[in-house]
Amino acid sequence: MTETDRRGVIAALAVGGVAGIAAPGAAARGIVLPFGNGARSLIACPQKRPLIRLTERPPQLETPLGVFTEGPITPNDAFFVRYHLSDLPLDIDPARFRLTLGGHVERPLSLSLADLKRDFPVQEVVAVNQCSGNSRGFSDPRVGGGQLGHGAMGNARWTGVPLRALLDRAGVRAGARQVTFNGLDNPPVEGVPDFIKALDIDHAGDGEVMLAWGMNGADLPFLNGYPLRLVVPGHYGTYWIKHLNEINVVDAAYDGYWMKTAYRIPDNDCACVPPGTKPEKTRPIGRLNVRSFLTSHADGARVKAGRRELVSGIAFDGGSGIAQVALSTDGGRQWRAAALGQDLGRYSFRPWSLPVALDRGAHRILVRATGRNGETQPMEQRWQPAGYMRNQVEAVEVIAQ
Ligand SMILES: Nc1nc2c(c(=O)[nH]1)N[C@H]1C(S)=C(S)[C@@H](COP(=O)(O)O)O[C@H]1N2
Ligand SMILES: [Mo]
Repeated sequence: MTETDRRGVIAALAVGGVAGIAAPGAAARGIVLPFGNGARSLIACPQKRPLIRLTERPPQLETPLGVFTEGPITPNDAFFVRYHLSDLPLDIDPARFRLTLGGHVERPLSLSLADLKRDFPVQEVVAVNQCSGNSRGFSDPRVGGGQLGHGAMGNARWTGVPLRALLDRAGVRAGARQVTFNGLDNPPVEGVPDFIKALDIDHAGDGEVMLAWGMNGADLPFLNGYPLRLVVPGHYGTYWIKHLNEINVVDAAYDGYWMKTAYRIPDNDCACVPPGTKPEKTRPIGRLNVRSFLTSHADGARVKAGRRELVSGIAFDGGSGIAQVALSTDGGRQWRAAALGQDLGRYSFRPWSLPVALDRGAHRILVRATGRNGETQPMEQRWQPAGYMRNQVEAVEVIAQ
């Protein structure tokens, strides 16, 4: 972001308080997500094209599904936005910004952006950032939390440095258990716990977990964590701390609210419980499960009967990579394999496409991905009280006429 851009963002965010984050005069266009109370407006926020509004204070925006037809990389101005706390750091000065790394280490670090960019190996990864609650609005029975469609996900090329290089420089002391991450955003009132997340020390230092300043060749948009964010390839977005400025190595399992109480899943193989019940035991949410989406046709789209129609979409998983995407137009009895598109790495969206010919009438097209680890999407929902980790086979209705 240039200095002028940065000022522009700050000025725009300041208009009418953060609640006024929608650009003045933003078109009051709307969209209806396919579940009860799914009517949403589209709002234009700084550095963003009009996106689906979930809340404005704090800003929470989802990406319209059609964006995913633009290619396997999600453009920065269409990338979804999720915050928990409304006190956003509107006055970040990139020249004065410091990242500290302390706690259970030999030599605590305090680094400027220039230090980070100059003193450590630069690395890139294409990786999906997906919110744990993506698609929560489809839960049946419904659950509390942001009623999201499928747009709380995006895929970008992230540029930064491996966290391992900083941990090595600081010298992790024996007995280190976890690493905690905090950003510059804060709770709006006392008593609300700051948004701090933790990773196990081995995961944090695996060489893949990154501190990223670049997103698709540009600075991070403010709303996606400018000037620095954590990137945890293959893991849910909750760990991808934005405006990251404080890292601590700790010698015990971190037990702050956002690890101990929130973002936990049933501690069993399916991470699910019978609908309406509560799990006996939970664990922190972790890797993305395998998913696929048909994005070329909106639900209810009309096509010409009897003609080959190219349908396409995306698939991803938690890092094994996509082995196969298959489509069914007969309720799941027969499946035809789609062609896989460009491979941008095992953490990326994988494009797929398949020509289908449809007889006159309405057809439910099912899409199912399988990872290289053999994991595949279930036909039925796996319910859990927080509505996390939906990955059942999705259907899109297409009407041939
Ligand atoms: N500082 C900070 N980082 C954060 C959050 C937050 O509330 N504050 N939310 C997390 C969650 S739950 C998600 S899903 C991702 C979303 O990233 P995005 O807003 O760039 O799409 O940011 C993560 N990082
Ligand atoms: Mo999230």
